[in-house]
Amino acid sequence: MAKPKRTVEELYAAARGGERRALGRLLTIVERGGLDADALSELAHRDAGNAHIVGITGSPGAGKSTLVGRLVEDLVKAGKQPSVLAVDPSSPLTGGAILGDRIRMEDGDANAFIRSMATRGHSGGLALAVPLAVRLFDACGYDPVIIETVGVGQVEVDVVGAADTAVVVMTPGMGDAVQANKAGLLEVADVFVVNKADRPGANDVRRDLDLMLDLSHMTGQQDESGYRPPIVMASAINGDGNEEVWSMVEAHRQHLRDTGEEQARRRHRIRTEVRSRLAQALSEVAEQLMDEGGADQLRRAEVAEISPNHATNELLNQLLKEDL
Ligand SMILES: Nc1nc2c(ncn2[C@@H]2O[C@H](COP(=O)(O)OP(=O)(O)OP(=O)(O)O)[C@@H](O)[C@H]2O)c(=O)[nH]1
Ligand SMILES: [Mg+2]
Repeated sequence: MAKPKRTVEELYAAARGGERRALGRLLTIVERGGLDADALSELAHRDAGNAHIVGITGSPGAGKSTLVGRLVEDLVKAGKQPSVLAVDPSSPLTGGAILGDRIRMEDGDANAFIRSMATRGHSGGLALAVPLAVRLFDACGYDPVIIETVGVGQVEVDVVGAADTAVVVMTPGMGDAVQANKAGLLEVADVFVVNKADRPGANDVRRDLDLMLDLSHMTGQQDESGYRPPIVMASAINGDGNEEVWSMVEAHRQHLRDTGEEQARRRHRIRTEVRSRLAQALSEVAEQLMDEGGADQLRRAEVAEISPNHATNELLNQLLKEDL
């Protein structure tokens, strides 16, 4: 007879007790979203501690996974229990690379947990899944929690910007510094890494970055506390620079603590998560309203009997009269 499926509570207890398979199952629930994910959110909220959340982003192929792999090895050696959430494995390249890392490390070390996360089909998308996955890792005793994202779009900026410490990885010869500036990454970066420093042009990237940081300093875009993101030269593939990267990440956390900024970041993170949840809930309400109660207004707008604006206002009024 097949074993009965374990409940979310049972899986959660097992994951907290160190069962990796249970944690893997819970992360799948996180990806899917829905009621089970909500129940899990409540449980993890109760137990989440104070793990250091580190976001790592940068253009595809910059060497993020290689660097993260090095950092994880170092952290495990130092007696820590790191976890990694690799977001956006939709590109086959990334998925493969991450999966490779994951197998290597999961086999190799019981003290690290690496997981790539797909959120296709999850209506709330990354905005809901990432914070929950982070909280779950934290509740299971993983610290730090490293989030690797690919690319320099708005989603990445949001994900990485919500971390305690945001690391931006660049490489020589791709106009990376300019790209990052355009994408708004300069404002969210707490530590810069110029990776592939074994290649020509690494110093040019460093110089470009330095100039841009000077400029943002002059235009007052930078942190009032006077924090200036350090630029670390690294060659992750050779294991050069990873120690310095981590010491800068730690130094940044210390800076957050010294200035009280750590609490401010946490508040910002919660606010962002609540906003995403609200937006998600409201958009579901909107769909429901158009399908059911508001079908009439919608039809009248469709045949141009009333304007879309008018239909919207009527629907809103109708909604506000109902008990939410
Ligand atoms: N020369 C050189 N190559 C590197 C270095 N670090 C990584 N690479 C290579 O760059 C390629 C991409 O590395 P990844 O670590 O997969 O890069 P990534 O940023 O995680 O890539 P995506 O997740 O696909 O965006 C691999 O072939 C690595 O071996 C480095 O320091 N020097
Ligand atoms: Mg990668």
